[in-house]
Amino acid sequence: MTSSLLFLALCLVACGSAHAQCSNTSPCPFKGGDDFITPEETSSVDGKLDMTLTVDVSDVTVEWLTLTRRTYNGGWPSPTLRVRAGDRVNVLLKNELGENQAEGEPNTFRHPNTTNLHVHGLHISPREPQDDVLIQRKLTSLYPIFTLDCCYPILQVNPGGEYQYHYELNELQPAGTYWYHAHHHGATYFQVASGLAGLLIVEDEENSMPDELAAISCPKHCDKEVPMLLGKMLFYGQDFFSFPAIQDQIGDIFLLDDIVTDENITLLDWLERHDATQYLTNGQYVPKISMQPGEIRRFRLVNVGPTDMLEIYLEEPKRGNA
Ligand SMILES: [Cu+2]
Repeated sequence: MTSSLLFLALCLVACGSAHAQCSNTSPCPFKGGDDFITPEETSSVDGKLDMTLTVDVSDVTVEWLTLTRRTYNGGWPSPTLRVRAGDRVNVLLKNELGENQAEGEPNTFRHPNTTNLHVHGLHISPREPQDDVLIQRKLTSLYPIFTLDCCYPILQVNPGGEYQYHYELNELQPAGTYWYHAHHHGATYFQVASGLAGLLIVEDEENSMPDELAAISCPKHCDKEVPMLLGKMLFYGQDFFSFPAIQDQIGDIFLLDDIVTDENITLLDWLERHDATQYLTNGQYVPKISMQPGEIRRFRLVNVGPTDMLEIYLEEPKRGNA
């Protein structure tokens, strides 16, 4: 388990971004400082939320680097779902990926194009059509009580298929900042690292919040909320679990080894030689948020790793000219 530091830049002045000269064939270090992007949001209305998550490959761009990844609804960041206790949440999961290239046992890398949906934080049934990812147990005689491969999802959405999830949130469901992600065993790490993860926010009831919190929260002050999906989507070192290493094992074809840079090496080689491994925020590298002195906002952070823990700290504000 690696420990990573997240540095969150809060600038009070414009931080210019000059990446125009860099491209997939002319790579350069990432600079950061682009304006922060808030993920698209879908909120429940009158106790109900209906939405579609379409899984497909799409191009995503970080500053100058364009990658082909498996994404929800056409790119990074994935949409944020906003619900409340007692809601009925209907998510149609459509799988528009191509046929699988790699077969294998449940907990080996396999099935890059098979998917399903799992949620964190919701107190809902583990049975279809809700969150059934861990319901079926495969027990061995050696370890009849618990085994590392004891649980695997019975619900999988194959290429070209779709599944209608119906989540029934309990009336006592605690408010919180949660998340959803793909969870087909063998493809979970690869797909989450690819970008198949998003924020799932259970909003506080208005009358349950102190005034100070209500003043920086939805439903009346959504502009004060700052949702952040943090993940190591750029993992291009030489590590065994780097993204291209997993691509190799799982049979993914979007390897970046057919793009030649002006250093006369492939883009994949360039990324690995420069250890282009970065944590991203909503698919951005160290984005910039501008706040006025004394302003208060509500930051909602979720780490979608997929295997890293974050140590997050706030820097002392700069005084004087900043
Ligand atoms: Cu999970």
